[in-house]
Amino acid sequence: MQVRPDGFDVTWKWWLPPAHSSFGDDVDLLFYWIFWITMLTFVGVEGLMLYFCFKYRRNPARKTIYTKGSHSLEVAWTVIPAVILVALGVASAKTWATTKDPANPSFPQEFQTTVKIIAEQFAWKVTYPGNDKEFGTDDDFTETNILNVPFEPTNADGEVITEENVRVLLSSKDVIHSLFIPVLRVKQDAVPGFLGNVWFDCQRATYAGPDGKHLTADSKYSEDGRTLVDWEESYEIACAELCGLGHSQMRMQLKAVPRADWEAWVKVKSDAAKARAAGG
Ligand SMILES: [Cu+2]
Repeated sequence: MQVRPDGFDVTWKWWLPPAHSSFGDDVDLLFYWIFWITMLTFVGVEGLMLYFCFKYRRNPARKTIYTKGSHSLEVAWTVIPAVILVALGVASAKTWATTKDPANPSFPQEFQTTVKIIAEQFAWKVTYPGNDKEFGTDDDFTETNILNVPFEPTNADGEVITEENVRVLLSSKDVIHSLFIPVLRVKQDAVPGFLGNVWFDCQRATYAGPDGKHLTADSKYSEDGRTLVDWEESYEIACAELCGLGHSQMRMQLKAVPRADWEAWVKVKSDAAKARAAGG
């Protein structure tokens, strides 16, 4: 077991890194169900095939027979996968609604933070609405490959103390890209000409250093607001859609920090953008 100084267990669960979003564990459970069902099917089908290859290998003494196949067998191998698929669909409906369906009550009604991400070959342009929280104004600012968000504090029982739902308005300038944030279990295509809607909450702050202490707003944000960017740790965001030669370099850093720190960073960036706009 590997535990961070803030008490968060960061042990990989067999295949997947620790999940930081509120819906992460649900996504993982579905992943494991689907994985084991397909794994057993794969081993069963391939095993049978190998067995038959061996059993019915060429034998000059055996006479070829004519067979029309088995009707009941065909019904069985059609109905069983169909039932499994429907069952998986039913099992995933709730998680799907929570993560993707704005009309569903379990989809967040309120977003404390909204950012706009435009994917392009081969970078992510992240626009923050700035101090006034409105897009299209002078204090908006755009960062390349940097996604900073406030994290959502929880108590010892994992209950949310203050909601920090982040909405991402997602689109692409050129080809189809895919925003993939493994620690949050978020993956969504960025499609040109279409403004997608993704949301997440990050329930753990980025681990900021060996002592596990977070930088404070007043000590670090006076000059150019780069401090958040300089945090030692970050979570990787990848492009998960092969989008051209630079696809593998299309990476972004996610930092989840306390709201006060985040607001201080936004203020520095936003004030600078506004000053630039006023100066011509
Ligand atoms: Cu891409």
